Amino acid sequence: KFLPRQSVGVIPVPFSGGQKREGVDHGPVKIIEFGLLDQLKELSWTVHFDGHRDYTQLRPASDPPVGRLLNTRYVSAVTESVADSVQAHLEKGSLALTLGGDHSVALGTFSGTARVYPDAALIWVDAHADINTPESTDSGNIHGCPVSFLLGIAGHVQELSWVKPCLTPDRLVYIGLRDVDAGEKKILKQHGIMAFSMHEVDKFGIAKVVQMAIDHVSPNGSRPIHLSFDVDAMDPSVAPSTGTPVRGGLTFREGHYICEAVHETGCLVAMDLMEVNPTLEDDESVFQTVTIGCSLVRCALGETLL
Ligand code: 4U7
Ligand code: MN
Ligand code: MN
Ligand code: MN
Repeated sequence: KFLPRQSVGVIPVPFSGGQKREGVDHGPVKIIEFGLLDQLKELSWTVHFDGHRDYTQLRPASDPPVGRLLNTRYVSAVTESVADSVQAHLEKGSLALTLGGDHSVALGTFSGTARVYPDAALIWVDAHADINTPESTDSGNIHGCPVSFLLGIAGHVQELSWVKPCLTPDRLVYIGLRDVDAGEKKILKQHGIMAFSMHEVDKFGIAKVVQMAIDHVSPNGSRPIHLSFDVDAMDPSVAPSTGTPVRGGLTFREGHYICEAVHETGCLVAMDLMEVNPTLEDDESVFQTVTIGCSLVRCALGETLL
């Protein structure tokens, strides 16, 4: 509805500075090596691949904590560049697919989407709400904070001042939550943000949950959709290689159903696949996680079972 959508821009972001574990920066290379680009061509997409950039060049010589926030200047520089890449692909009429990297990168991806589609909805699929503020974060890891910055409720952080408020609570919905900090629960309530935790997935079933989520953020297909998919939304038994795994997650089919249903709306303009860390767990776990990452993307981009 919003795009011809025959072409997809693929933006690999090998970045791990939004959290403390090494290796999530190796996610994009592994996903590309696995053959994602050919798989998308097979689905008859024209693929514009940005190539593997070296974001470590943007690492500042000195990056002391800003309050509790860690690597703030580094996160800021990388995500600002990512926003430009997403914007450029969207302006050419392509769908923007970003491969993480840790979830702080979504500061850039959704900001880029909002520049082109100011009314875009955000469907955040994750075990975590990633809505901590600089005040509420315990870890200081910015991958736990991007949503608060996008909503403009993070307060002023000079080092991240390029990030403009570009999301409103009514355009945001979560699916898959099961590890939400006390401070984050307050924020979700305070702003009336719709969230489907694993409890609601159990209660209503995934089809109903996805329908309610989509109807809420994009009633009657009225808004473009940005899907930000943290692979840790999936149960660790099917996607083990990720930095902050939490038991009790989405089954293989539930995760894929979300992507299929979002595709069916015809409103998808951008997708993130984040937090694949191919240096965690054994080879079989890495293979499973990378495989599932690719198949989630394929489903969101139109692969069907029949
Ligand atoms: B991810 C956490 F405290 N909430 O803020 C935090 F539990 O992108 C986890 O969803 C954040 O993987 C997880 O550090 C970020 C923690
Ligand atoms: Mn590394
Ligand atoms: Mn997560
Ligand atoms: Mn996340």
